Amino acid sequence: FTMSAPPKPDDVTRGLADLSVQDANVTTGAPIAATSSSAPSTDSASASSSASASSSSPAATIPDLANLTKEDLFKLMAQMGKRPLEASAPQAKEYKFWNTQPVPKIDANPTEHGPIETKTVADISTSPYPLPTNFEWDSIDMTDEKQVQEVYTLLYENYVEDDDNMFRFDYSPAFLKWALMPPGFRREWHVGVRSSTNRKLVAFISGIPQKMRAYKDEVMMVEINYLCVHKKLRAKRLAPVLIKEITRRVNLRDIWQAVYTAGVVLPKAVAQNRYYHRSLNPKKLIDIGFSRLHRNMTMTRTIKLYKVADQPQLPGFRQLKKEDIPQVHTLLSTYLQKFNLAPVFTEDELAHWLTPVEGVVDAFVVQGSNGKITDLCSFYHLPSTVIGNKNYNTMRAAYSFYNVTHLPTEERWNDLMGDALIMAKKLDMDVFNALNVMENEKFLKPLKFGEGDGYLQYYLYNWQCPAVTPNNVGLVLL
Ligand code: MYA
Repeated sequence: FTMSAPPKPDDVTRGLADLSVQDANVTTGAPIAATSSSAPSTDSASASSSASASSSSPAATIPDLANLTKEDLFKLMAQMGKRPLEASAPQAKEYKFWNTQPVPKIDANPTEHGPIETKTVADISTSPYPLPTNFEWDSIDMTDEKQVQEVYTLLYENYVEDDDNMFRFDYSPAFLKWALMPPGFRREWHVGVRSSTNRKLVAFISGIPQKMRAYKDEVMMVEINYLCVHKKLRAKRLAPVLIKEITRRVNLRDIWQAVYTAGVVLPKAVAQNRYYHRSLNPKKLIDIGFSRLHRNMTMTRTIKLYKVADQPQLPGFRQLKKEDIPQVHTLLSTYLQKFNLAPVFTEDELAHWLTPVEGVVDAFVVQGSNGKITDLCSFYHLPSTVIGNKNYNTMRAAYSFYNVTHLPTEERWNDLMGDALIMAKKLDMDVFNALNVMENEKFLKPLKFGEGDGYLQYYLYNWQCPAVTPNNVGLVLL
């Protein structure tokens, strides 16, 4: 899922030397560069992409400024982790694949609501898209620990990194099972590509069913996530094949719309949100380069600034139990009606997403003395690998999920989410991350969240509607 600061050109040659291209043989058209990720976004008040990238660029590679050509300048900007404006302006990109898909053009501003194209199941091929020789499709069985482990390893080694390649998402096997097997999941939508020679899993994409509401329209959709191509097979146009194949499999079930998030800019986001980060273990975050000691601040003062209480403070605050689900379902469903883009959960789905699973998801409610549940907060556990740090391998992160309060004052939001921070700290999280979705702006500043350098684009497939502002997004994807 997610995005980041200005995408920078991928090193398209990375790894190609080791690649058995004859095996892959997938090259069509010009390789595309930008695959900047979304997720692990860094604390922008901290190690900024350009700062760290440029400081690591050897001075000898910087050309004489007086004689700079446009190419030199672009090369230099690429070394600094910056895209030239010309290349980053969305209009300048060709989108050879995306321009063939039922999505709004990059410069469109839809005003209508509805599907972009209409087909029927009879129009859809019942045979899979062809893969290059020596690769084959395989639907992954997420109830089989061995196959879960294979997806885990593919993502652990190849999934989303921040722009400076300092952090990479490390979705746990238990998390992946939870994320991919909600009510109504289908194995055929857990799409893998294996190398025929050694059976190794080299690419993946997934879909799960979810009814969504965009403005007034409720539409059955799939949420697409965990698109991943092995680093050695990048820029060979395998991603479009994965996307077309999962589209075919979803269409065969008479579903024609999808929602997904990404860090990269594609045609055409319906919303653009931003990540915020709340330090819980500032010393470690500084040691691993996620944050930076602010000017005029000592480490001691920084630690004090981010200290939280040992125990939650709101009377009636406790872990969510199974028996709470009917009340919480009403509370959250009513709340989500306020937003222009939101999931429509059944009670079963909500029970799946909010019942606490150790090391995966936590949820808490506030219950009044009359038994009525008035508030909900929740977060999921998504650590990132710290790449190449000698002291730490992992950054432990909690991500804000669905939160509701009956008293929509700033004070109440701060009390509720302040308790969420306390619970995250008790679980030894280093950082608490949140998007500026829903009413999150109400607590981000007061609770000392810092603005990240990561953006998250929200996309709809085969559905057009007017753009949604960040605080009108009522959806969090994993
Ligand atoms: S977002 C997370 C994506 N994963 C990562 O970032 C992990 C690390 N990166 C990789 O594994 C690869 O770089 C990926 C691209 C696999 C991302 N979403 O094969 P290529 C376009 C959509 O030569 P590679 C998530 O999981 C790119 O613009 N398209 O490139 C949600 C170009 O097209 P165009 C993307 O680098 C996914 C083409 O692919 C993305 O080897 C939602 C190049 O292909 C991206 N994140 O592989 C998927 N990145 O020429 C859409 C690049 O047009 C679902 N591209 O510019 C659509 C709905 C489907 C279901 C519909 C049902 C109705």
